[in-house]
Amino acid sequence: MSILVGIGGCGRNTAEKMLARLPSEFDLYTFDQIIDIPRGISVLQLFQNLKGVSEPKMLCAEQAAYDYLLGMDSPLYIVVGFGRSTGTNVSLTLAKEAHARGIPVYCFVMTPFAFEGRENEIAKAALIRLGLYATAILTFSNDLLMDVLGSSAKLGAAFSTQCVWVTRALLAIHAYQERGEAALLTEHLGPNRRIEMGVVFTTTPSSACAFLNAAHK
Ligand SMILES: Nc1nc2c(ncn2[C@@H]2O[C@H](COP(=O)(O)OP(=O)(O)OP(=O)(O)O)[C@@H](O)[C@H]2O)c(=O)[nH]1
Ligand SMILES: [Mg+2]
Repeated sequence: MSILVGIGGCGRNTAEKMLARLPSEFDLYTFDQIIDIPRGISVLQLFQNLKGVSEPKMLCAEQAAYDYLLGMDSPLYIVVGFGRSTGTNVSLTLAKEAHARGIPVYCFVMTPFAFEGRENEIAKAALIRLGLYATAILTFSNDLLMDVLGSSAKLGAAFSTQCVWVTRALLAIHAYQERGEAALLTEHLGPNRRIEMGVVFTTTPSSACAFLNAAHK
C-alpha cells in the first residue's frame, strides 16, 4: 500500500483531483486546518477520500492524525503548496517524523507565483529544510506553469493541468519505489534529490537517460 496525502489548501485541491488517475494500491488522505464551527476554532484534521464516494471520511485530528499516517508504515507521497502556513509546516513535521522512522517520503511541492511576494521566501527556506528529510522532492512552479500555458490561461484550468503533470511524475517515482529501487532514484537525482517540473536537470546525460529508462521500464 502507498499513501498519498494532500496537505493544506493546495495539497487538498491537487490530491483530490489526482484520485481518479491513481492506481488502486494508493489510499488518498487530506490533511488541513478545518474550522470547527461549534467551537469557533480551526483544527488540523485528517480525512480519507475513497474512489466513487463524494464525501471524505473524517478520521482524526492533530497529533493523532500524524500517528495515523505514520503508523501504517507505508511510503508517503505528499502533495502540498509551499509558501503559506498549514501545508508548509505540517509537511515538514510529517516528513521529519517519517524520515526518523525510516519511511520513504516523496514530496510533490507547488511553489508560489512571483507576485505572491513573501510566500516565495518561505517556500525557498522550507524546501531547504525538506531536503533534510525527503527521499525525493519534485517541485512544480506555479509561475512556470503559467509561462507554459500563457497568460490568458484560466487559473482553474492551469491547476487542473498541473494535477495531470504531478500525477505523471508521481507514477514514475512510484515505479521506482515498487521495484525496490529507491536508492537508484537517489543516485540519479544527485545530492539535492530534487526534480523541477518533473524533469531531471543534469550535466551528465547518461544519468538523465538512466532515470528516464528506469521510470518507463
Ligand atoms: N497549483 C496550485 N497552487 C495552489 C493552489 N492553491 C494554492 N496554491 C499555491 O500554494 C500556496 C499555498 O497555499 P495554500 O495551500 O492555500 O496554503 P495553506 O498551506 O493551506 O496555508 P494557510 O491556509 O495559510 O494555513 C499558495 O501560495 C499558492 O501559490 C492550487 O489549487 N493549485
Ligand atoms: Mg489553507
